[in-house]
Amino acid sequence: MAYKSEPIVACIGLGSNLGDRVAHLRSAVNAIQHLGASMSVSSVYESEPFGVGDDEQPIYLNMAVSIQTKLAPEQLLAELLDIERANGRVRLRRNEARTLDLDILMFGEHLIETSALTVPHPRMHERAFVMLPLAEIAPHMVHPVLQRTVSEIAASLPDQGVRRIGSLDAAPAQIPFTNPV
Ligand code: PH2
Ligand code: MG
Ligand code: MG
Repeated sequence: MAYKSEPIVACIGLGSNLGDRVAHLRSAVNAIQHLGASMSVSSVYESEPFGVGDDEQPIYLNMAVSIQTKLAPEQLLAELLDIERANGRVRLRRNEARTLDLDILMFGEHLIETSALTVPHPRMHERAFVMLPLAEIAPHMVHPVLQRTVSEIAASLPDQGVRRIGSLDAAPAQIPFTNPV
């Protein structure tokens, strides 16, 4: 592995709307912990699938974590894809329901644009299910394209019906697929 001397704070968005969502999130948090140091973990949020058109999909659980890592972004991405696969992720169509989605949201203030990876995540700033959990753990981090802090962006979003349901530690083994509204 090509190590950098200084660790970078990587922010990762987690999502699940298939199978045992809490188990997939727990499995991911445990695995990501091994990719660096000083991990911060947000609460769990629940929301309707956003931007999936007419596709009827189960409700999502989302959260965000940050980790200080010495991995290069491509290495981090490869590790995250492994964790998705270990949690039963299969990819057939874009935006389909999934057991586990792990997205690199930010990598310090680096701008990355390769065929495999665009960082910051190009749609993160429009999505309350990303920005609300991220604002818990990295409120002062600056989005390097928008030049605004995470908390400013989160506060500027319209209500998208994203509900904070509690911490992963306190979550029951499974959260049933019901709409609590
Ligand atoms: N992920 C998507 C598309 N839509 N909606 C919610 N609520 N949560 C997600 O994680 C999500 C989504 C594609 O990655
Ligand atoms: Mg995603
Ligand atoms: Mg993804």
